[in-house]
Amino acid sequence: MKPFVKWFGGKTDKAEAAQGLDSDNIPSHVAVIMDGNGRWAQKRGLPRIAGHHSGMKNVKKITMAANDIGVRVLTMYAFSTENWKRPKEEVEYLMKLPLEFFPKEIDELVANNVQIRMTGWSQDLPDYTLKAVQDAIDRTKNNDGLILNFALNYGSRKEMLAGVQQLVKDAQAGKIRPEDISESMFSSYLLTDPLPDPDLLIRTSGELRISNFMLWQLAYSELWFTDLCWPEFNELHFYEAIQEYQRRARRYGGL
Ligand code: V07
Repeated sequence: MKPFVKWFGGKTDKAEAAQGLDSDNIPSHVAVIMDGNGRWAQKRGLPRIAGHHSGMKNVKKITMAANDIGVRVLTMYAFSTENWKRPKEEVEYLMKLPLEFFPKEIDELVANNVQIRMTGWSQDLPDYTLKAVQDAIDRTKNNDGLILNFALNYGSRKEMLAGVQQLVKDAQAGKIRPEDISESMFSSYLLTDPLPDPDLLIRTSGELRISNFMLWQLAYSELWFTDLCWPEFNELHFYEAIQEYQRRARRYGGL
């Protein structure tokens, strides 16, 4: 963890926590279910959208914390295929967050060599949302640092069904033989292709569920839950989760 001494002067809590990590065992891909934004706001007598706004600011903070320790991919679950059922005003507000995020954060993300990607059904997003996300993807596509992957309008069962449908079409067209379908081939039909599977899933706000998120990809991932709401979750909590990840022996069902 030597570089952190240089970056933070070896003085801050954050630097100390980062230095407590084993730099040879940093998870390549960390996925986060950023839950509890509305709850965080309601606890403070604020409207739910104030929680989403606060949650958006936290995305940048945790992205930088992940980048600092050498995480390669950070997937942030920002909007699920089920979230359209929320009140119309809340959905409209959420769909404007990418427009607000980028003008504010893009320069720092570019300066830190972050590459933006998106996983989900982009065609169902409002045009202005899609344009903001696409601009960010285009502006960062030549960066080769941390991949900040937003799961937007994403749901895992739908993803797997779409993959199976395409797989069957390709088989019927004679492009693949059923007996050649392997785990890695199936993975290549999913929206997350070519990203590696998450090594660690973090979920905030106390719910102990996967909620239709990366069901195939999380097969061997370590799961880490906290009661903290997403806007309260900071770099130190993030490094705590990574430390716990490093303590657990990962055996993939073997010995
Ligand atoms: C959203 C803030 C984070 C907490 C979870 C829900 C609300 C950042 C983005 C975003 C997405 C794509 C992109 C740039 C920024 C975002 C939505 C909700 C829909 F290219 N935060 N955030 N998008 N929340």
